[in-house]
Amino acid sequence: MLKGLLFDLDGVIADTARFHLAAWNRVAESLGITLPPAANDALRGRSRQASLDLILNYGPGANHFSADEKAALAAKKNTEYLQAIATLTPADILPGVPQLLDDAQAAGLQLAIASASKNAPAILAKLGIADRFSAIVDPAQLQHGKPDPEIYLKAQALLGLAANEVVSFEDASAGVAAIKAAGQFAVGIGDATVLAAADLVVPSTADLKLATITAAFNR
Ligand code: B16
Ligand code: MG
Repeated sequence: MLKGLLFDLDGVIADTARFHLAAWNRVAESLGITLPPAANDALRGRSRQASLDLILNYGPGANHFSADEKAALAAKKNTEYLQAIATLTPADILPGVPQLLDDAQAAGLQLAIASASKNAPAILAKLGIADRFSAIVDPAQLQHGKPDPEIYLKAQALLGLAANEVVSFEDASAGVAAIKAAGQFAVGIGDATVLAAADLVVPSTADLKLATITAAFNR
């Protein structure tokens, strides 16, 4: 029986993925690295450190940079990202999400956030929906990033639920892989080819309807 919904944040609750990508592009350009189109999905859901390594590997390689240099590059990216998210308001919640949250709460479902972003609590506060979630996983407490299942297993545990009692939402292939490795039902939001491992794929958050999701989950 469905008892809870676990949400990725960037690209699912708000379109902050474009801010991450823009900030990483600035860092890459400063190093003379051009990111290929495939970086768009590859960077989604990855921790800040894993994202930086991925970018450096599109150039001279992550091994060519010292720990201090990498820390400075990650800090530079986060400064740019924080400037971008400072402009967020409740109007930036993606279409379909407010209704889904309302319907889920009316149905008595528990809600949690499983975001790799250390900025997630600040973003939820700016969107005015922090109090909708009874659990927010702290990525700083995790050993492994997506596509490892740890973050989704942690979110389900914080709600006191089992894998077969939750539906999880992701915009990234690494995130869908994490959900499936956790043994949960995955809803992918975006390109069906990129998110082929999901149990249900919708093109956009506007297509997220609790009745449709519940029917697919119960099938
Ligand atoms: P931060 P999600 C992820 O959030 C983003 O998709 C990814 O691009 C970012 O690098 C990661 O959070 C870490 O974010 O630098 O703010 O800690 O998609 O898992 O909600
Ligand atoms: Mg995401």
